[in-house]
Amino acid sequence: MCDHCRRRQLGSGTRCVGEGALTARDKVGVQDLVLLDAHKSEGAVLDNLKTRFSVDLIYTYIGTLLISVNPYKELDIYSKKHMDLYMGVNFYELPPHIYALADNAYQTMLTEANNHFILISGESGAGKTETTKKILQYYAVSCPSSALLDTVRDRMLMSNPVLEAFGNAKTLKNDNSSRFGKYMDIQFDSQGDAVGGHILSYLLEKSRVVHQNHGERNFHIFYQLVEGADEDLLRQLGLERDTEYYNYLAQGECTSMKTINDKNDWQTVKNALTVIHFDDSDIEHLFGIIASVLHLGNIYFDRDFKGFAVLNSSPELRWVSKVLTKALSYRKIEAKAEEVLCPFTVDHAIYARDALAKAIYGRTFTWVVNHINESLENQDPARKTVIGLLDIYGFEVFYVNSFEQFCINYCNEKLQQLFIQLTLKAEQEEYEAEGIEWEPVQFFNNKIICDLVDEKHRGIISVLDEECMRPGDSTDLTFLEKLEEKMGHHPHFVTHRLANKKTRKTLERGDFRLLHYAGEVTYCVVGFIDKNNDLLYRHIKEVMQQSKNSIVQQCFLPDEGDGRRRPETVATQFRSSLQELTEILMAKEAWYVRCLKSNDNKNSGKFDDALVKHQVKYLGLMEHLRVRRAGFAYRRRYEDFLKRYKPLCPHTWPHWRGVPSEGVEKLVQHLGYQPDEYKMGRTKIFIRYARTLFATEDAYEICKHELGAGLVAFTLRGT
Ligand code: AD9
Ligand code: MG
Repeated sequence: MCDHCRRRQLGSGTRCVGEGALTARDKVGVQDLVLLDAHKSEGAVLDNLKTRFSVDLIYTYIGTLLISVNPYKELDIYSKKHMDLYMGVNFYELPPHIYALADNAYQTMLTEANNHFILISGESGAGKTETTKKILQYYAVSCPSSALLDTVRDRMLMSNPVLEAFGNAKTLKNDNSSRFGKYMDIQFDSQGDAVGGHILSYLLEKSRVVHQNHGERNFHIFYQLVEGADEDLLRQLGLERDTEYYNYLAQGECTSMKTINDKNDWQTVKNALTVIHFDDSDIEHLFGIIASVLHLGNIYFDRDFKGFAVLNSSPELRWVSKVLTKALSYRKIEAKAEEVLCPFTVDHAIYARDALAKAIYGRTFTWVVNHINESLENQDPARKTVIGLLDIYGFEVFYVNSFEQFCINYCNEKLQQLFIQLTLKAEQEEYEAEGIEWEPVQFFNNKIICDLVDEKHRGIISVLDEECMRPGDSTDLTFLEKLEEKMGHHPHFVTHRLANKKTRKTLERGDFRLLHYAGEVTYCVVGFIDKNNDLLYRHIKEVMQQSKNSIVQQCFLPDEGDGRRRPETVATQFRSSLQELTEILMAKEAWYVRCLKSNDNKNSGKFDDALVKHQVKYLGLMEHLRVRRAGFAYRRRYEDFLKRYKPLCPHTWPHWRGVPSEGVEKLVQHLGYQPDEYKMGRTKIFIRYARTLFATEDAYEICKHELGAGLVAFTLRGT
């Protein structure tokens, strides 16, 4: 028996974490921060993470929460051998790993027949997308499979390179930055086979199609096509093999880079598209769209003698239909019963061109996601349970931050709120409700910032929408003035005009600054109104509806409203979709991975103390640790506890006829629970240490064996 966890001694490959931690603590730190003696000290927590990081141990637990520190180098810990090692093994028996968390979620889903999700969070470049991929690979390799299911499994895996090609891009923070939010349900049947999947995507950063900041790129797929396509395809699409040639690709002045091999990635994506069941015609039309966006970007406009836009006769014009050419130089206006063509100015024409490029790309992205979903759909009506993986764009702060960063950071704010609600708040409220003696742990609740942004009629999004409703009169600056009027005294909001002397120096006149949970971000209001409206001229939509490209046809359907009713604004749609996401997640059991960025320069092996400290702070890890340490790892309703473990005690076996809590008391006394190991609540027993439950569970397994079959399968974890 292991002294530390009271489990029977395990095989050579499976050592108790507590034991390992006690003997080799100095070298590798503790594997669960709950075991840290100086758990209250932020310094000790950081030291522990750093010590482990220095020997390539990037994972550490706080209870069942997994911390992952980005190593920025390939580690040999994701092989099939490692997957096999973690399969079906209890959380604390092996060193922390993403596979342990994935496996525990899976095992719990199977035994409890309920739905789960894994919330993967952290700032841009911290490792969320990599983590998501590792989990998906783990399920793909470890879950039982058959020939039919192999197809589903392959499609699930292959959806990744496709979505990354269309939805990821190089930013200053991350060479493969997710520019959309992704929530993926993996559906399992009652045998635990992965039988299907479904992806929800959130707000793609469309503006990147037409504009990239210095040092950044457009979405990967554009470069992959230009670099990777064979000569025939390039000729068919009328493309040059020169990324620099394309206006939409070259603005950031970093079309190619060492860490990205567009040519190889192109092959992967092409192969993946076939696996996901895109047929030849789909693929042809898809690349046709990507090429036409590039052509669009190279169309220039000259000014005629009246000052109106005329298309410059660039070679690209050949690739853009005549109808579209007209649509980009004239606007159709309805006057009484007539339609009048009104010429564009050059600025308007450029605006229309870019709006079209964004719309085509954005809608094609949605089409791709829908197509993947069709290929992952499971037709079997039998009940399924799911594990959802949430991988969104991380919190980001650039030199100039715009509407896109506002949406991304708001999304992160909402997820932090969800984390707080599900862990710090719910946990403490449960102790209170159950009458468990408890010293409350103080934490920063970011609800105040969420409300500042999204409160109906009062938040920033509502103010922005109101301004968007007054076309003609409203500008980005009137929006800023309205914000100052309404938010003027909010502790998390400041502008140049509202700031004190010292802060004012750090703000421009067109800026507003939000004090987010993860730090201050200064947003430049330029473009907010326009991006929130995201309007596309109706006559351009009509032209697109006549396109011969079948994907474009599906993306621009004729019944898309009559153009008279205002569509919902971008921010409002985003707010609603995040609300829906929250509801989806709240109905499931949560697992958390907190990804930390080890340094800002993508250096392998460098641990920037100040940077990690900041993340530990704002992610609420110290508070989580405190709650976890002072709290109880497991809890179980008296009835359920008794139902499972009653064979372990002569007083409760085979029947306990009294009050369940008294039966449980008798049972745990018989098992020798010490007073500090558990507390009796109003409806549940709370068990402080995992080891206590493990010991009970081991005793149960032996007893079950001895009693033979006939016992009902119960659950291992508390709810
Ligand atoms: V963003 O919010 O989408 O901008 P992520 O998704 O958090 O961001 P990502 O997973 O893309 O970050 O990781 C960034 C880079 O860090 C990867 O491209 C890898 O080079 C590196 N990384 C992250 N996790 C690991 C890992 N477990 N092992 C090795 C890693 N490298
Ligand atoms: Mg990502």
